[in-house]
Amino acid sequence: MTSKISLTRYLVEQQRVDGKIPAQLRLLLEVVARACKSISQAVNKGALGGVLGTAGSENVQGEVQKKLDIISNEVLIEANEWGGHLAAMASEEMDTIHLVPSRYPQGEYLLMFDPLDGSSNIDVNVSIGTIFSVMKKPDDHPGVSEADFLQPGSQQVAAGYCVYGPQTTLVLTVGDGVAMFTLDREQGSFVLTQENVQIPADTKEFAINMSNMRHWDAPVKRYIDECLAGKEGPRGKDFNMRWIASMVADVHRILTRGGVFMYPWDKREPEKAGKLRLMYEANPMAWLVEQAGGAATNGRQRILDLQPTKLHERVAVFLGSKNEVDRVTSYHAAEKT
Ligand code: P6P
Repeated sequence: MTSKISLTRYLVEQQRVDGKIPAQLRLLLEVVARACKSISQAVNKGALGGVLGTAGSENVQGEVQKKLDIISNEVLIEANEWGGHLAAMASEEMDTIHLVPSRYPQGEYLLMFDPLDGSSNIDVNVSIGTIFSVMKKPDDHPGVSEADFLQPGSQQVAAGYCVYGPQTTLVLTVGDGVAMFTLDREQGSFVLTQENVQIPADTKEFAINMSNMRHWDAPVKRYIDECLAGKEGPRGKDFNMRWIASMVADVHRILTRGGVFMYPWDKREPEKAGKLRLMYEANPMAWLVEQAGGAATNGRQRILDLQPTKLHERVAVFLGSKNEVDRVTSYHAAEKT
């Protein structure tokens, strides 16, 4: 029986081996993991904890907030304020950045998160999750502002998610591959269950909300039509489809067995690049996928190269098995400009 490696031991050994995880970043990641454990407890209570249903408010996205959205956001804020590792935080659930109160020491890291992604699934008991992204505050000026967060995803120093499903699993990268930690509820700790996660370059499984088909642009329609044509079509193979409508769950499936996830631009809201948010959904997921050998673009550019202009800006997302993402991206490039 191999000895169980806890998240703490994994981070300490990574820090000792290659120094990729400075002490303050290790503290940050352990605090986020502990917060995810608390969120998992609240999610698992469901109706018994009186946490289902809506909170009667809307977030900056104009979306109705679920009680658990707000609880999860508060858990992450409270867990990270006092540690001295953060300069500020940003969340899908908050209009502006949250500065560390002056009574606590300021750190050098910026933490962005979607505290509970997929919350439309909460009341129907389908997997949901927390997504987080860590960058360093630029050190060329004192204080911190929203502009400090507007860095390309390639500047991330850590990224991950915690999926609250049949298991509670934390998935993490600090730039040295992807590792998965499953929550051992008896010990109350995250235990390493997979290292060096690899996404197969090819797949027969695509994830997209098909009900939006009439709104897509031509390259996406071409790609999906070819998948639907199956063996007799240009792809020469049959495809399967999955859509959980919870990005964390769909991405976890792709990291576990391959596949391609797409949330493209559509003409319902042409001024918006897509539905998903760049800073705390697309960027962390894109880095995880690339670290696992996959690819992630907005249909035309590598997501991690995109220069953000707004904290809550949206982006089209194509990520997963490299050969499929490259194909759909090439269809966009071939489109008559
Ligand atoms: P739709 C959840 O609300 C979310 O932001 C992602 O987790 C998910 O992939 C997507 O929206 C689902 O969107 O339009 O299919 O409900």
